[in-house]
Amino acid sequence: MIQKYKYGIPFETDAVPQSIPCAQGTPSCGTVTADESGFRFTYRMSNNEAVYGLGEALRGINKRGGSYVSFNTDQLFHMEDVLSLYASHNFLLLAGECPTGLFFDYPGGLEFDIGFTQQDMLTVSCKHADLYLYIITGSSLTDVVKQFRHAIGRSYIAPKWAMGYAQSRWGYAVPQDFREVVDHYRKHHIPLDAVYMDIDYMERFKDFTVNQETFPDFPAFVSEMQERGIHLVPIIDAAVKAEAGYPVCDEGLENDFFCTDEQGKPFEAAVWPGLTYLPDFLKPEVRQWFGEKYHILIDQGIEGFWNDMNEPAIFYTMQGMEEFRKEMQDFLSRPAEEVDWFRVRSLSSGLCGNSNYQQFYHNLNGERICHEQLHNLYGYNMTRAAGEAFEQLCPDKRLLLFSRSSYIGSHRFGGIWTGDNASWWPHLLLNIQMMPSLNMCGYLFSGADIGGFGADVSRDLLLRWLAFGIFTPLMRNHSAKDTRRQECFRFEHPEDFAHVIGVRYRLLPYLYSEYIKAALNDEMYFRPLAFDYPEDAAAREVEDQLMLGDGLMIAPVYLQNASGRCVYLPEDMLFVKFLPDGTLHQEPLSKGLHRISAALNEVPLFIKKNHILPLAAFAETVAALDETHLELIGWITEPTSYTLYQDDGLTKDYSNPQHYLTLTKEPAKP
Ligand code: MIG
Repeated sequence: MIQKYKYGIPFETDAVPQSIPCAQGTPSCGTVTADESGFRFTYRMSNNEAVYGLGEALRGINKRGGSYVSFNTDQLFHMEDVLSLYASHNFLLLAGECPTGLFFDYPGGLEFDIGFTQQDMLTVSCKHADLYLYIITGSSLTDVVKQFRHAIGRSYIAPKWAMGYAQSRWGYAVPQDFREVVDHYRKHHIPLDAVYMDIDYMERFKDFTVNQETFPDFPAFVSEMQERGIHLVPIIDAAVKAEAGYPVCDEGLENDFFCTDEQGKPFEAAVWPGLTYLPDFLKPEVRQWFGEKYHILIDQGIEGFWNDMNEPAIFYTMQGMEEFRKEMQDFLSRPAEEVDWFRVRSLSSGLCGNSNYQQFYHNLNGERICHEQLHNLYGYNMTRAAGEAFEQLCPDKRLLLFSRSSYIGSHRFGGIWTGDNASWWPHLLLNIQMMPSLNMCGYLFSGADIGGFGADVSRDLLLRWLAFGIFTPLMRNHSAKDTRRQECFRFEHPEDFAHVIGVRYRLLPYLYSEYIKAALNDEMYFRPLAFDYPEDAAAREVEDQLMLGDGLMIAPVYLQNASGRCVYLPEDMLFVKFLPDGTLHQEPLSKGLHRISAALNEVPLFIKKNHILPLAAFAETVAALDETHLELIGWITEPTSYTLYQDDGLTKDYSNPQHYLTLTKEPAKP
């Protein structure tokens, strides 16, 4: 059951398209105070009550013991004490006596204190008491999530090729950089379906342009790559370069499509292109205009995009720079020993800080609203601009789309990646823990930068990360400029990488089937063990293993120098290890604790007893997969079946019954 409570005058975010009448009276769960001083929800948690949710947030699967702030931030350091990342997923799931979901539909900064200040108190608060609160009760955690997901609408579905392995790196600039990547992948038979194009493909970082000097015939380059089975996926940034004669800028100015400053003039902020304007994506006509621009690249053969810098990320504003320069003049006029160095340092780092969001406005239906109040909706509406346009431009074809910034609602239009992590072992664990939380909030097509974006990766970290990444719908190796080169072929024994990534392709019939079914049925693709085994106290606390779809459990190795790990089996399972010679180690294990070994070039997984895992033969691209010959593995003691979803991976005819195949397996004859 979903109850919706209204406080003040909420901004309509469209996070929940399902129409739900507002309930009267006080909420059935917790205590609310809502007045001029703001909004505050408090709830006393029982002793061992776990709290899940928050989607893209730091710390573990169980969010209890920490505090978090929804305020979308271009956060370069994903440390344990960081409060905000790029997204605001204001959904909590209380795992007490009666499983309860809470969704705070509020577009500004929102604070969560989940037993941090006081161990049994949950407090959610914000400055303005204008919001909707949804309270969802159900028979189980899974049931609550399903109801919530139903209310927020079906998750975006990516084309199948986008579940192939992808290589990316900030810095690929000329065709030769891309060819070199593809040549090496193909030479070493490491599977590859896509190469991402970061900002360097553009002409001076202008959206929807391609540098004509480096790519004189871009469509020909796109098709050259397509012939080699490679999809190119360009980046689009939120801010539009301020440059007379650049059509996107000119049209935006002519039509008042940009956010404005205090004086009502187009607001200027500096990002990669230098000075830019910020499209007012909250206006439907701006979304339509900006969204249609994607056709410029679609017409040249592009079938997918990633939207970046849409928190929006701002390096500095003109106003901030003016103030900074004034202070610097004062600084230059004094003797060095009088300079307050701490102040200088904080002034310069403050240039890209949150105060910028108070400096510009959205103009909606004749009303001027300060950006800060709607901040968390910006990336969502950029993604929505693209997603809505794709519906118009190619109604029957799935395009790839994912974003850095998001707010619940954008999951209907695209996926997300989790931003600028680092090549640190704890970030591999963070990736594992974040995935089920993202699924709760509707983000199924998602993944982290495999190998880590910042810092220098080591071979063992990359291999371990890949051995988890093969399970995430988005499987992309991405890294920052100036870090150690991170493409698989740069390391010793590329065949080990070919093997680990190859397992992704062998599993793809199952992974794709589970991904699509999760999207169509509002289900979670990755689940914490607590969801499937709520009565099992040991399973409830597992933070480093996940259930995946119908019959799988994964337990990735995420510590350096570990030759294996301890795994908790909440029931009897078949332990399967994909060995580098292409064979499988299969070993039935009983419920309980086990120590398993897994070398760097081996992929472990677990199949629940009497569940089927279909396997394809190795392939180097999704298109080359032979899905008509599947090997069915499993520990089968009674006749068992599995519903396999299969389609062309590109069109949208999801409900066609022909896409559902029943696979069956009988117990082996004694
Ligand atoms: O200020 O486009 O998160 O994936 O490589 C950095 C360059 C801008 C941030 C993205 C990252 C991308 C990078 N971008």
